[in-house]
Amino acid sequence: MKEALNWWQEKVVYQIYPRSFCDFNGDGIGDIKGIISKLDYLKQLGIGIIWLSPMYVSPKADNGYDIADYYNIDPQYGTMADMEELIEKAKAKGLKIILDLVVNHTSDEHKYFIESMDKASPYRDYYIWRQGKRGGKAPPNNWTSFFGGKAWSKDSKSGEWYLHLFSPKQPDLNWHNPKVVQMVREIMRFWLDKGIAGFRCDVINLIYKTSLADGKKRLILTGSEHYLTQDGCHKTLADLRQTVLNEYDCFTVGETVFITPMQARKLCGTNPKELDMVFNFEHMEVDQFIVKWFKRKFKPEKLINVLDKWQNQLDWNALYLENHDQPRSVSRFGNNAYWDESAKMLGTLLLTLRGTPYIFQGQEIGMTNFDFTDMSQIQDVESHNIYNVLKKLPITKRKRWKMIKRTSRDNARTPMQWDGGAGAGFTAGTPWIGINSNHSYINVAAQNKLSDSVLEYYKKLIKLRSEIPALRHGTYTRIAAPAGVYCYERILNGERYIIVLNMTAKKSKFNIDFKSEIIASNYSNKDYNKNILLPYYAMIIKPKI
Ligand code: TEU
Ligand code: CA
Repeated sequence: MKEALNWWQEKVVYQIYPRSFCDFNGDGIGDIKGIISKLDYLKQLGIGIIWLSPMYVSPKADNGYDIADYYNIDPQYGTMADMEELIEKAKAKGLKIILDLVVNHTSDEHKYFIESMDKASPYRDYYIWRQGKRGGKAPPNNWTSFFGGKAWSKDSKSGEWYLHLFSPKQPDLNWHNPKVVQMVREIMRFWLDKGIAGFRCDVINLIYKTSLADGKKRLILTGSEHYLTQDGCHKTLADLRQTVLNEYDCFTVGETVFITPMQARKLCGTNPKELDMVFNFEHMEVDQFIVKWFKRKFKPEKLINVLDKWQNQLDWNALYLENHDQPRSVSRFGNNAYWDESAKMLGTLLLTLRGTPYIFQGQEIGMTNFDFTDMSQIQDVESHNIYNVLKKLPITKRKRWKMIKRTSRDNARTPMQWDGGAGAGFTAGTPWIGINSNHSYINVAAQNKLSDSVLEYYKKLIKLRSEIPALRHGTYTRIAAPAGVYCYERILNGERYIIVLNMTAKKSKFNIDFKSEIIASNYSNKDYNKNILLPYYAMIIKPKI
């Protein structure tokens, strides 16, 4: 049977967080020339699509998720000529590139926002400016921001307030204004015409604020019922599809927070077409209590149930265990004592579920959470804001640090560990953020030399996935297994593969009572006992009929 899949369903995506990937000129900050120098590495890894986190001109209050100029590259990362060279060289190697489209908000240093501060400006209505309550002293409503605190800031000049769901340096755009929609259409065309293959759309399900009424009081995100996944958002996405995206061979993946499977199906549906895939966050919430700063013990069974639910609910998932906002998966769902086994087990999971897998830089070598010891080493705006919010609660300084340490987005943002040298092969200068001291042994150079390294295992799995259609678009069915063991089969045209993942440090009894061939595993064949799964055992089996 002919495969009828789109190219973005056949390939593996690799997310680059440019600031921390590879620094070519030695100023301590990753850059475009650095990325170009690693294209061969990515090609050898076997991925087919690169997602670049933002490199547009930005004051970087949120490391580039605050864009001041969508049409130019920030000098810290290079020039437009560098970017064009990157697109061209990647293309020559058969690698597609998607960019981050951050259009829920701009930077407060974007020229339109600066203009909009003048009440009489035609740009006033590009943003969400309102009179405050109580004679202008209090914000227009009770909404709270994703980064903690109020979602409004007051500008003394006009005496009015502007909305920002993130930091005050990230004012929200007004998507009720057709000129804003037109502005975004033009930005998309500009980059698609340069040869990029699509967009990862930042917090795209927040863009449309249906009303600015007070929200029901909540522990987090008071007001969210007025802007999460609204009808206006669906309509806008369908519009962008019809007026821009349909003309290009491209795909979009939406970063969609707090969505239900039903909403996800609509966002990824075809009538009308909106996005191609969405990142949902439910599996990122399994080890937290209401908010991410309140951690609870990780229970594999919960993760398994959530993953299984989304596999069943959506035809095609955007699969991920890490990104630049999340702690490292091996530190979170794996185990330090079984670092190698658990990193490979998680890799097996990522690369054998149904959907498009996204690898975050460093995940393929099993990079771990940072080893920082205090707040002064943290750069992330979110961590600092939350740390300050926590100060108002009756918790000790030690506890406060512990909460930040486990959850900080900087866990994912320490430099890529290329080798064991002083700058980890990331930089010849002083890195903008601390390098994990475990780079002495967790690094690409070391793992390239070992045939059984985490890196080589990822390469092997990516290759298997590309060679075996059933692993890409076969059906998914969960198979009953003991607690903490995730087992499922993928079937296509009578070809059947079974994936067995022990997600715990305990040996588990699990009888696989058929003749079978192990086609990949994180243990060697001699460790295989068909009744006992060793800690974090992972295998892909092809039953013999
Ligand atoms: O993230 C949106 C988001 O809701 C979360 O990931 C958030 O950053 C936090 O982890 C919630 O606790 C996107 C980007 O991925 C993130 O880097 C940006 O800071 C944010 O949007 C604003 O653009
Ligand atoms: Ca640099």
